[in-house]
Amino acid sequence: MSGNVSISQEGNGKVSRVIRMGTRKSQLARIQTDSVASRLKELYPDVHLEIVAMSTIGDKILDTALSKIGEKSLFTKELENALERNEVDIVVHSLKDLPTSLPSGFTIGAILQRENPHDAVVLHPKNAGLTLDSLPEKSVIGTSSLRRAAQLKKRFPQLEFENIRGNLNTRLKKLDEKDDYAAIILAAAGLKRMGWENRISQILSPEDCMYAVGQGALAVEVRAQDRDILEMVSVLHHPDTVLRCISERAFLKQLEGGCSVPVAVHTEVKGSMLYLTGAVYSLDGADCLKDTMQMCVEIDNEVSESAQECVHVAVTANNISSSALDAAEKLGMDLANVLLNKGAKDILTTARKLNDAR
Ligand code: DPM
Repeated sequence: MSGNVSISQEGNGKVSRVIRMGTRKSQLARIQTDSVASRLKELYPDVHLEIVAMSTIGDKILDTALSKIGEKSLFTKELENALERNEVDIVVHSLKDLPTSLPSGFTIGAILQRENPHDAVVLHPKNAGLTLDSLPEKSVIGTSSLRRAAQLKKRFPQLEFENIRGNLNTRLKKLDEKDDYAAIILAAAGLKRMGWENRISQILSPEDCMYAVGQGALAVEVRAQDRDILEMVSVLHHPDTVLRCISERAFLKQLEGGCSVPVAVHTEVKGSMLYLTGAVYSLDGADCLKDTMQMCVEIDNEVSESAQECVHVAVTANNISSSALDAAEKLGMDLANVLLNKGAKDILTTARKLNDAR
């Protein structure tokens, strides 16, 4: 065992390892961390897990749109500092909040099986039974996601869109207790994890709204050099999800997009084929570039023999065929290049400028 690992001496003389998991203090973050903790507990009954909760700058600035605070590192920096100082060994995130490049020294050691990746409509109780199609004209829909707003403005021009911020609890409260919003749009996965599936009135199909890169998947961030922990968490990898998310992240990275650009994706694994649909939008959704490509990603058990560690868009998955991972990454880059050749850069640059000026 490596030197930076704490050991706890149990009463029975058995020595076992203590793994500390860092988490944000929000209820969703706690639930997500607990779910990974219980998976680890099942797999490694002798390991002691400790949960260390901290609040991040992103949690404190709740009145500013996410797309305006800009960098996702607001939510991850303090947790990464704690990882770096060996105060924690594992941090669980929503994959969609993790940038496509991590600061050096960190890697995503596991991506768990994806929940429903689609977005969902949550209605104000007074609108029960309605849909985005049947809501009265000029109904206000709450979302601070440029991606959701762009797609939905185009598809539902009779509706209006306004920012809403705060963690999931705050947003549902704002929806239910005020009369500001007719409905809000949230990821189905987050609602499900919070136990609020019953509030979902409509799941948005890819024709209405494609999802964000990595949406619905949990990621485990670790120190890149911590072999023990990397090996331990690698069994949590869900191969289909890993391949889908690597292609999505490679697409976003090649476009040089961050969390605050209107970029959306849709992926599927069918047999040995991985399908990726990706799109970029202007803020009002009027301009859109969208295409689909596929690649063969044979998911066999041929694990890379080389000691050379392979990292794909910040993900380390030594227990998954490296040729499949390479193919998934190439698919994302190829699709991005197709859109870049059609002018994606201009659309994204304009969207970024307009958003910064708002
Ligand atoms: C990112 C976005 C949002 C979160 C932007 C986007 C939504 C922001 C908003 C990158 N992160 O999706 O276009 O609605 O104002 C976030 C949520 C989850 C992870 C909540 C949500 C839970 C679902 C998951 C916030 N990050 O999207 O409803 O694990 O994928």
